[in-house]
Amino acid sequence: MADAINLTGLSTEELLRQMGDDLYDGLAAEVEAEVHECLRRGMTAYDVMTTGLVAGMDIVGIDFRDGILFVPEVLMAAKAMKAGMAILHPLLAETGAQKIGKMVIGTVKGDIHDIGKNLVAMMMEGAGFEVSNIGINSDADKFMGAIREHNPDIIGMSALLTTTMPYMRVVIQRLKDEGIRLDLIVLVGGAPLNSAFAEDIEADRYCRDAAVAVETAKKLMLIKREKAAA
Ligand code: B1M
Repeated sequence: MADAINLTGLSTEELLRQMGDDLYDGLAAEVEAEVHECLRRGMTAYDVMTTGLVAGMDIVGIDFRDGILFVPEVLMAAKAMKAGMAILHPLLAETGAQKIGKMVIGTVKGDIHDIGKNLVAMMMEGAGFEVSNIGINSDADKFMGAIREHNPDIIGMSALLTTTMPYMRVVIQRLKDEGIRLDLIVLVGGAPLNSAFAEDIEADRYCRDAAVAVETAKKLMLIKREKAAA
């Protein structure tokens, strides 16, 4: 247990390994302490997130797939991950910059995975976007409601299951039916997706991770603004 370990005595590599072990064991308080220690050492919030929390969750995913971990244990790990993310959120989201665009993001219908989507939302906020995070299990009506309320430039959809990713096509079809598809940039992401799938469902881009989502959003916003100005 981390509280039995003097974290300051660990090398940064050992500290990150310990964070991964504690995340695996669902020890939220220990993960929080390790996140604080990484930040105290001057690591950026992004590096703590990717080399600590996300790397730890990757191991959970492998053992979940292989039947070594089960849903209750994965839920505990997810809770520990969220505890760590809560500390990093204000750091990732802090920006003095003027808002560069609006995004509505949600996990699609039938899917309750939200860690990756929340990470994307935080990074987008940090990059200067105004983000409305509509949560999990979002159907086309929920996306439409949020679009009417927030008038976004970008729609972000997340799916972690092969059974839920096809629902993204339903949302995009709804945007077409409502005559607003071409007004919006549609970005999709989630572990089972790829660029070919994004192209097939007529999304604008597949984003492999949160950093790519930010990069892509900025690039496509620039093109959108240039087109509007022309
Ligand atoms: Co689930 N689960 N799960 N699960 N779970 C997976 C996805 C799975 C791959 C595990 C495995 O078998 N190895 C597998 C899916 C298999 C498949 O469909 N191919 C699976 C399964 C089967 C299930 C259940 C069906 C299990 C069951 O009940 N029998 C069930 C489904 C429930 C449902 O949704 N209806 C289920 C449940 C759960 C928990 C509730 C226990 C928990 C979710 C908790 C939560 O999210 N609050 C959970 C977890 C934690 C996982 C794993 C282990 C980790 C997911 C995660 O958070 N990764 C996952 C294994 C894995 O993915 N390796 C697994 C960390 C996160 C930072 O990465 O989400 O990929 P990720 O996000 C990345 C990118 O993908 C991208 O950027 C993010 C950050 O860099 N990205 C976007 C994601 N969304 C984006 C949106 C964008 C852009 C980029 O928009 C612009």
